[in-house]
Amino acid sequence: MGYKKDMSKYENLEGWERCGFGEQLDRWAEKYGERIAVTDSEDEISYMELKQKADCLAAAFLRKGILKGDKVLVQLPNRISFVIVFFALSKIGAVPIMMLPAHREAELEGIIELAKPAAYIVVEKYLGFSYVPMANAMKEKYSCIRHIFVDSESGDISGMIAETYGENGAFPAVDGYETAVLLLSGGTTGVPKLIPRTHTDYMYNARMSAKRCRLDSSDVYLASLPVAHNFPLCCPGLLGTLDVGGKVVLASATSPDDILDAITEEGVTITALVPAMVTVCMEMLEWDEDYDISSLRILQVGGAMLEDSLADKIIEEWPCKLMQVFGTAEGLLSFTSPEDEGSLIARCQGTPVSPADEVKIVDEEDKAVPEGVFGELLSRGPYTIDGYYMAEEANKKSFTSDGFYRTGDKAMWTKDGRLRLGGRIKEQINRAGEKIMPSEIEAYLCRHSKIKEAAVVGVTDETLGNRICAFLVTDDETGIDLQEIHRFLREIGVAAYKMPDQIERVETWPLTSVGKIDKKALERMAQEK
Ligand code: OOB
Repeated sequence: MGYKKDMSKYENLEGWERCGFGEQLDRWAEKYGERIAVTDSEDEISYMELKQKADCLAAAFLRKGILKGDKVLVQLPNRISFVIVFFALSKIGAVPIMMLPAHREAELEGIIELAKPAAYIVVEKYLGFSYVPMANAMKEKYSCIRHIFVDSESGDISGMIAETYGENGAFPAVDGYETAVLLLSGGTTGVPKLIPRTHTDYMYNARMSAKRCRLDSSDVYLASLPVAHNFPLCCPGLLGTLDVGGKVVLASATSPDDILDAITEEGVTITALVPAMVTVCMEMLEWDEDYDISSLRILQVGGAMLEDSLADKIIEEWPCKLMQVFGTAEGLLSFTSPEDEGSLIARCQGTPVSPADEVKIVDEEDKAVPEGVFGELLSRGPYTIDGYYMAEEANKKSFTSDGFYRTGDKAMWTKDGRLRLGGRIKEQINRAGEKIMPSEIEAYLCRHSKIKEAAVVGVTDETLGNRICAFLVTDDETGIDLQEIHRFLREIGVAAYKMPDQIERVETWPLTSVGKIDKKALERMAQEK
């Protein structure tokens, strides 16, 4: 066992509260009552209704035998039922595992083997994909999954929400220091990593983010990224907005017209985008003059490097404040402030959101580097985890002996005391904000009969940030093209966002001085093609 975080150290922090999300919802319902809490493309729900429906569903889960501490795979798109399910599970102390709608068998299997979920909640169909056969196949293969719950108009979830039954009060007690949710870590090396966030630290994460955004009950937050992501879920996202009594708008897909329509129609005041989405939204705005984004107060941009030129363009062309967001699902968040000068906002990722965040920037020997010099960003603090879920080996690498999380990101302190990110040290591809580990894709590719060896690199791409390029050593006789690779990866159940954008064949590998595959050389080769 490594370092263990001492939660009592944080008990005097403003916004720190030893309380579960279920209880938080009850308080919000009391405080904000009939105000609209959440809307999606079909419906809206008030704070009071949200509480009532979460109570009904929580009671139904209990009756079906979902127990406190059970892990539950949740794979739902942005819709009101996601929110009800999240709070219903919180109320009984069951722990949702935040799968993305894009995930398929390959991702699910690793997570099921690690976390042994007792149930799996899926949407019936989303963006043309039917989830029920996949869920059934998982249940067949893994005996830990006792229940599949389907969310559709006629599916179990809506039925369970509607079931009225006398007293809903008898829920197990939930301590705020227990795990509330398991987030997916960006990029895995074979064995996936899950991030356990407690009710208390996660609520604190939402509150500190909301405070930095000056969020209040008049705000309308648009979740355009999948809400299973930490950014739209909690930074301040869905949870931070509900805490202040604002309204959350759930966009059902991440296309620029969905986003711009929602902003126009709902009077959205704040939303969160990754840089790649900003670019497409800007192009769309140039094309179509019917959109009205004048209600926007803050545009949060994060998840990947924001190029200086794009930052300047946002500041120049958008009628709102740009807020640069550096975030990690493991914890640490660093945002610029609405009051910062534009020139400052354009060139840094601000300061950590909590006064209790401890941040270090270190060289290869873990010694602090001076201001203005890049090093690795390490962090420890009230809402940063002290270890991944059941991952002793990974934890030894990802955390220092005194509990600092190694982000794997290059950063420096600027002369104004702000953080500026400068790329990655870790071997991770950041494709439009989604994190992908090359080794995971390499392992999938090597399962193809025609592929002998594979090396995957992230190549700088103007729109995506990184695109995925796979270098392959194949049988000489048989050609293999991108289409076939995609077909193969789809067949073995790999999420679409992990599909290579480019493939290159090689006969031999460029090697480093120590005889490893020289990935930098591969990146250069891919860039030149
Ligand atoms: C967010 O969380 P994750 O866990 O998907 O990814 C974290 C990684 C960071 O370690 C860094 O490599 C990259 O994403 N990243 C950025 C960045 N924000 C995140 N790299 C450069 N500039 C930025 N502004 O991506 C996430 C979590 C909460 C809020 C926002 C993003």
